[in-house]
Amino acid sequence: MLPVKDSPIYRDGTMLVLAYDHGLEHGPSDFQNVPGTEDPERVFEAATHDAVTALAVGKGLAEAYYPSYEDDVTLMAKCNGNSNLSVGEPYSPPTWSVDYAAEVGAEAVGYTLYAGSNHEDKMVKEFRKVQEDARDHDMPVVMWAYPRGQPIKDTGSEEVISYAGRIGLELGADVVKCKYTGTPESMETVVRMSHPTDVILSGGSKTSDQEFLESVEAAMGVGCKGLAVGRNVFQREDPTDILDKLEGVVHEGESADAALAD
Ligand code: FBP
Repeated sequence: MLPVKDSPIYRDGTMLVLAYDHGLEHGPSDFQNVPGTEDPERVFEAATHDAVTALAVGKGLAEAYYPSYEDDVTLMAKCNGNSNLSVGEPYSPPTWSVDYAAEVGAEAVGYTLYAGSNHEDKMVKEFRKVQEDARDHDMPVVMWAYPRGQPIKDTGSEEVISYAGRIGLELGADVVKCKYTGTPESMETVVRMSHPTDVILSGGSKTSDQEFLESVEAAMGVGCKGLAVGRNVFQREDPTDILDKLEGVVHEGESADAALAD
């Protein structure tokens, strides 16, 4: 494993990744509720907030916008992705190489692995190359550890999510991004099973400030190192306000209630 804590995706040991690959993963429906959210520039601007330690985007957005933000934003190249127009077992093909991502200016790699899919073997092989190429560039690798596919009955269970986190460790991910299991006790199991790979929380669909920040606080309380979040930031009218609050809970050890009262 890399000494990842020294990398720019961390701020004193914690991280907040702003993810904006939803145009590929989910399509325009993610942008419909708040006009303007389809504009990548709005999210690149949000990523200049001090709380944000990296912005995870795909190749097209990185090529188009990163040159204007390279002084203010740390780029995490989301190196695979798939649309939800296709049917069948989950599979996320590589969309750009680590070498090219480094050329564009990326300092970290993000990669989805659907453990449990019928295509798991192919994705594991593709991840091997990504992980080894990232080592050549000293880039930390964050695995979107998403157990998904026909054999998996409960994608949110402690057993399934801790298995996904463990797969990240076994395959050489420096960080695994996992969904919240629903309770601090079960999330602690995910952290323990994945150690020494760090666990960060996956944002999920938009909820209230209170509910969202409480889940972040609970995850941080059992050893998660932060979160990778998209919709709970960019689907808000004021991304800066929620980022101010996340700065407190993720980086400064504040409670959700204290952050909400600020
Ligand atoms: P959210 O915080 O909006 O869930 O974004 C995080 C993320 O991993 C994105 O990178 C990705 O587009 C999306 O979630 C995948 O969501 P889903 O769980 O629906 O596949």
